[in-house]
Amino acid sequence: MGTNGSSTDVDVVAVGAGMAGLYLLHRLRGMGLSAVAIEAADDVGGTWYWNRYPGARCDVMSQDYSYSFDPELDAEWEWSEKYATQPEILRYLQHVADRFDLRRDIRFETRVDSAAWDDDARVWRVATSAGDTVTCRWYVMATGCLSAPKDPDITGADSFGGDVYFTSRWPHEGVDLTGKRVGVIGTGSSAIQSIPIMAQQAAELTVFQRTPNFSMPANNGPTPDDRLALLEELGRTGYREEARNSPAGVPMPVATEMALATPEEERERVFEHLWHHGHIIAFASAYLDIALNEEANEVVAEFFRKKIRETVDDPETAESLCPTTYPIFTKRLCVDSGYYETFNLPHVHLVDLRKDPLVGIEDAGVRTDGGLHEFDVIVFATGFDAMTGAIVKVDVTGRGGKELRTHWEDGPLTYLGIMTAGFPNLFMVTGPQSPSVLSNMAVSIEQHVEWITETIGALRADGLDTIEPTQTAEDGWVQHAGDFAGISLMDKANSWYVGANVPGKPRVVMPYLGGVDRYRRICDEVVERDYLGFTRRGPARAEEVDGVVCRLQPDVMIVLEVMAELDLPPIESLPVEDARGFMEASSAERPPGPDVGEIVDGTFPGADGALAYRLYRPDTTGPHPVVVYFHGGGWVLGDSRSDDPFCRHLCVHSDSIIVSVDYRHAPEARFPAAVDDAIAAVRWVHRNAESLGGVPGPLALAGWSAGANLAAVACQQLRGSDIEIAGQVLVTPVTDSDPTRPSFVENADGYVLTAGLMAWFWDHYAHDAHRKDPRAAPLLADDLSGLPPAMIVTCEFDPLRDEGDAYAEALQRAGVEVRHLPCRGQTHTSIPSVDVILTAEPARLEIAAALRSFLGATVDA
Ligand code: NA7
Repeated sequence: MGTNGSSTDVDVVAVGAGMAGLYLLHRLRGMGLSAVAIEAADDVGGTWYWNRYPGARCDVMSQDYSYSFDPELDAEWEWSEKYATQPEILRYLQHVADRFDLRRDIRFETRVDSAAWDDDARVWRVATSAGDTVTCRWYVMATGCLSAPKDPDITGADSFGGDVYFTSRWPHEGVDLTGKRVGVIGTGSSAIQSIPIMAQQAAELTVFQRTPNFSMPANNGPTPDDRLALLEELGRTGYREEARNSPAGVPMPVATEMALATPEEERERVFEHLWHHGHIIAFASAYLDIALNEEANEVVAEFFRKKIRETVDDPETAESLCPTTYPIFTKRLCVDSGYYETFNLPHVHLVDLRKDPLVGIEDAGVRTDGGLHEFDVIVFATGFDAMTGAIVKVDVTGRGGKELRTHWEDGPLTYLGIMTAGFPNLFMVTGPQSPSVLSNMAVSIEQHVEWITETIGALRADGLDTIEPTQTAEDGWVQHAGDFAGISLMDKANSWYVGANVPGKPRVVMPYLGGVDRYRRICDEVVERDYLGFTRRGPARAEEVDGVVCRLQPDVMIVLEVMAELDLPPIESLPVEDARGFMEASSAERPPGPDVGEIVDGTFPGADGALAYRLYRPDTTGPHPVVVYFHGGGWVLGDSRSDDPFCRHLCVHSDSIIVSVDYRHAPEARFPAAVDDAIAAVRWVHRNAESLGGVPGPLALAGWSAGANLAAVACQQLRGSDIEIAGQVLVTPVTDSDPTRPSFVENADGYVLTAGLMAWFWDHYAHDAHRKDPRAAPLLADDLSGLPPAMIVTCEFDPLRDEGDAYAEALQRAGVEVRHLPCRGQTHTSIPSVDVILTAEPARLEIAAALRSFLGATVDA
């Protein structure tokens, strides 16, 4: 080992000797690599070394929050309680360090000051607080997510004359608060755990609360019977495997029910059970919708508030302790032991800083608008510069002098939360944009350490020595992590998850919300695809597989996964009647869409007999402009009601009457029956607009899929007639019958509408000879000029994408006003999937806005 001013060469430098650093050292040694961990503390333990405040415990059960890599270690360590205390976890980590003889590779009481990539030598030069430099090929930040305490950003924070303590740096010898007047600033997890214990000693305890947190009783004690039974049932190995493949890194039944669809009594029963169980992950995963839907979330939040009101005697204090300004689960849900009860003690006081703002700290205590609160001791429980703080604290310089701090100045940019572009061979364990703090850290740490060490091993085996993400891969991952954050409620709280607790920090949802199980599959897929998104280099060659690993929108991804699990027969393998029955049955399962003012079912004269229509009227004062809507279903399936949720949505948001019309279906009535009926429908609605309660005059046409094909064809066929069409909305239209387009090849299978199904539709609908008829393939019309303004929506993962794009371009070339809306990461069925594919909502709203603008509607929906 080097001494002051000297230089040491090792294969790997790890920063930190907490849970991640220890396992890393063990793995690296097993691979025959030399490694050194550099640790600021004088012992191992990381978070569990520093956070020694009274009452510090893990909020993940001990049975889960421990290493799984060594079955012997796993079997020999007995946890004394459901939630182990900090001393017990620290003892465990010390035991691991001793058991695997890891201390000899750790340099304690040393900090890493800077790390710089030397591109010529292909090594990192790591400068430490001891004044020496360690040179390494691989540099791993095992720095922890909550290890850089946040500065107390309070005026006069250092001017207090009494004793000052930070929960995150609690003295090892403990603090005797007996008889003291104590002020605690903060009500996060650290405060919530320590306040009940500090209150036992203090003469007076005053808690300064800026934002109340949601907390539930830990009900600590022995590991609960149901968890032990599961362990027994699965065996230790099976249990650990289940944890690795679970959403939060803890074996847990996956929710299948919606809170909003569950009767209130049943829901309360479930909540009561979970409340007494004292398991935050179980609560957060009780129902599918509680972390995503604000209304469902509010039901849970109110349950918590009810509990607070029941527990705290003074109603005003209870109200102050009730969080009301953000959804539950968007700040870390806490587990406590008697937190709310503590406020019933006569010597414990709550200062609600929202009502009595903090002015600053003075020699004698804490001043708020209401006056000076005098103390002997102030405890700062003010939290951490989470997730990125410890990483950017080190001066990290990558390829070409690129500074990590600058690279991340608008928020962390990573690939998989493990690496960042421009910084070869720099790995992060549980970095931002990985599941990290939203998972059982023990599981996520093991997964990252294994991925990193296996990657180093694979590179060496291939004669390569550097790896770094491509810019495309990093951009794609940042986008994907952001997409997941976008469908969650996470951004609705000023939490440390989004960096909002640190003044000036960019506001970005930092943890990956896709879950441990999916995330693990993605990391594995990257490797299977020859390190997709990475450039790997060696002395003699470079290999790069550029690309983006997750391109689907997250909710689309989830729906496709569920469908794949159902292993349904392909529709094209079914007889037509069965396929129709299947479609009807699936339609019955979906969310209903928004309420409209009125729904009227009726009939109209089709080209060859009466056909049904369904009219949706807005709940606003009419008369309303009118839209004729053609449903999807490949001219074979569906009917005027089958796009019901989408029609409701269009009606509400465009403030128009939507008349969804039937047309004859193939194979009973083949081309051009559907076209003739579509034209008849437009003519009839046009004639009867007023009696339907609509504005007479120009109509808009809209349709999805084959329905969009009919809308486009009707616009062409009625061009120059007495019927004025104000605009056409074509959602993922069929415009051609060319199955060789790239989108057909790329998206042939796996994205709901398959190339095979489309062929089945065409086979039923039109003979080969008819398929080039512009009434079947509107793209092939000789002249597209003079057509109504169009909005054309295409989806990235749709076989029909390219023909939709081609129609948009062709219309534009012909001088038609076109708004083309390509939808990233969506499939053919995304747009009509109201309340299922949430990421398609912006597109749906744009469609509605287009209808309003076509029809000149002035009412803002
Ligand atoms: P947290 O959860 O970040 O809590 C910090 C608390 O301190 C929180 O209530 C903050 O209020 C409060 N705070 C921070 N700065 C101020 C200022 N300037 N004025 C008043 N109040 C302030 O940190 P913890 O250590 O409790 O927990 C961290 C994680 O460790 C925890 O989630 C577990 O995962 C383990 P705010 O909410 O920002 O208004």
